[in-house]
Amino acid sequence: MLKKTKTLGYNGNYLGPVVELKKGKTVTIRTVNRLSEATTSHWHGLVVPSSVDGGPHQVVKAGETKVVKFKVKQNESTLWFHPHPMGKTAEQVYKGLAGLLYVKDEKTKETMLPQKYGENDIPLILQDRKVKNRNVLGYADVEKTDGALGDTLLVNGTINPYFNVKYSQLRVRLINGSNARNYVVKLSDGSSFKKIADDGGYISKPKNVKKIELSPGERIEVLVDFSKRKIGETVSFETNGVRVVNFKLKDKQGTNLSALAPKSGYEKPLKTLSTVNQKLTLFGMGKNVEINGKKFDETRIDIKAKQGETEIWEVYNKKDMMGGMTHPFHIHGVQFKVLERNGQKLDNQETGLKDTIAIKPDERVKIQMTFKEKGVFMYHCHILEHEENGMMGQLKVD
Ligand SMILES: [Cu+2]
Repeated sequence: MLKKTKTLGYNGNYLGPVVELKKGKTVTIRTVNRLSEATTSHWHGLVVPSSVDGGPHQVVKAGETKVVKFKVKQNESTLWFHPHPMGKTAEQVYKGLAGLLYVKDEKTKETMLPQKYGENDIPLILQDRKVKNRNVLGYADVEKTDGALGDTLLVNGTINPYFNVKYSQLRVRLINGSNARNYVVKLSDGSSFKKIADDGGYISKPKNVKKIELSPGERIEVLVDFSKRKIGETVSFETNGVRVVNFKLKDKQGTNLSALAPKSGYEKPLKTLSTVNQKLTLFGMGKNVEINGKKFDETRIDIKAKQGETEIWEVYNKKDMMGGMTHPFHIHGVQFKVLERNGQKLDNQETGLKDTIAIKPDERVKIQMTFKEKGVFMYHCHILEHEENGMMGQLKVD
């Protein structure tokens, strides 16, 4: 017998609407909190002043309404929003509070990239949830030493979905909205697809890949080419043998755009600096997680920076005797370029802007960013339970 379960959502039962933001426009968003507890609305990836960023300091109490207003200044990208209140982030996200933000720019229409929402441009929000033994969304009794892990993959809130493909090129925006799980996503027949965007927007040299990796909080946009497939064929995206979505090819509208690439709308290659301004060490598992040997303290500013300045941060994931684990490192209010992984330089044109980066045990990454907005911003591990266990610090931009 079917059993109903309690979920949380924005303007609905589970997850939220896709909110389209236009570059250059000023946006007003009102959060009406009808929960029985405090929440916040954090705009993950949005470059805005911290006063409207929706971090742990911008609490919306139960029954209250909060309005934020900001100007959208960044390029086309797939961002998302979720709660960020102290101690309740993980549970609220787990129960369904998350939604997507698409930044659109009128000037980048010439990209020719598919952009008919739900037709040739679809989001896939990946979230694992424990649904067996009728434990649907019961957060309290889910195993969560290193973050809540489920036994079933939900995609856009549903199990085992399919999509009827009607165009020769399908743009897919993949979002890891899970509390803790990492995904490696491949096509079921092993064929390649084109990566066109990272967290913060287009990459200038789209790349054919056979798999993509997504840690919690990360987004990647890809193009899947159906032009050489036969109508009636099916192919799936899979992760670790589990089907993410089954594509059923019904029609092949549109020309063969396999050579298409974004012509603009990406950040120009940066003049790379060499001085490392900050060194951060991520360490620990379970409850014993820390950054630079410290747990989060809301009364302490850990790092100071100046508005308009460009800095390089070196972030190291120090392994422990158990070997350690991957930590997805996220910074609020800024987008960065990844310069190096373990001393290996990355191709500036094959990587886009990012706001979250998976750092494996013993890995050292160098990232470069320019602080465009003022205020106190969080940086933290995006395993939501690690963040709540104190794997978070505060950056103050003056
Ligand atoms: Cu972590």
